Amino acid sequence: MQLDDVTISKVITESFMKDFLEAMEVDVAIGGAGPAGMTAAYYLAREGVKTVIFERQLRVGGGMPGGGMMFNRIVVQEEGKRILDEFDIQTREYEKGYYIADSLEAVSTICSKAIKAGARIFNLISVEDVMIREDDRITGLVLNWSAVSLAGLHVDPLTIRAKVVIDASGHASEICRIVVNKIGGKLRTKTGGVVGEKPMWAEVGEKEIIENTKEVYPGLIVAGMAANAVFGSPRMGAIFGGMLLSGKRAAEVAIEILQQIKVS
Ligand code: 48F
Repeated sequence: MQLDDVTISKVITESFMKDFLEAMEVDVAIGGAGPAGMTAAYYLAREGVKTVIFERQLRVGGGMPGGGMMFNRIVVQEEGKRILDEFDIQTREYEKGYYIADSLEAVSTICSKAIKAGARIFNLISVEDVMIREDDRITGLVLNWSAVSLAGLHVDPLTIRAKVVIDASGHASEICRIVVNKIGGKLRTKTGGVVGEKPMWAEVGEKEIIENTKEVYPGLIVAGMAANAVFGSPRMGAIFGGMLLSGKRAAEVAIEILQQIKVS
């Protein structure tokens, strides 16, 4: 068989456009393909929930591939290990209750499992705004190519509709900040705004992240490090159990909201 260069170009363009059009009306749209966002996507897609992630960077994984200070290892505790076991990611017990895993195996496996479960991940696309309707409920995301903002080009964005949005954008908690800054929206935090993360304290940060993973504004759930940043809990460095557990919790909360929407 002779390879035709134009056929290669056609199939890439056609296949991408088909999937992008499909992604324009979803149950759950997630901003950020870090460990929390991809874990949430896996647990949602596994339940048949139509899920899409938009990731600003060329690669997925957020802070996970870099491990701790570029030592590409991650640590998880017992509860986090259970999720890694579910993903079939290898771990080794270092000391009682401390498990170590290869950060690249972890990222690539979670990404693969999320996609194979049916979630769609679009890299190189940034969430630059939210879409609102009555009562300022979040009803979708406003997207642009990351290259547009990197080049400082004046190009208008496109929009997708989602029944639920998850902010899994990490420390910057970008979607929650958009809600506060552009809608003047009152988040369900003690200040009504993004409280801001506290300095490193793994023990507390890992516990509070589960409680912080919730609907923070109508139609908007916050997950992962963004949840601790929004609610003013500590950061926790290269222990990643909390990110995985938060992703799983975000999926559960999203499913509860989707069920409420269905009956109302
Ligand atoms: O930062 P990130 O890994 O967030 P996470 O899933 O996990 C946090 C840990 O990596 C680490 C930690 C562990 O204890 O504290 O920091 O909560 O992944 C967030 C992803 O979101 C993307 C960003 O490029 C990264 O890959 N992102 C951020 N803002 C946007 C975005 C945006 N506006 N649009 C699209 N993607």
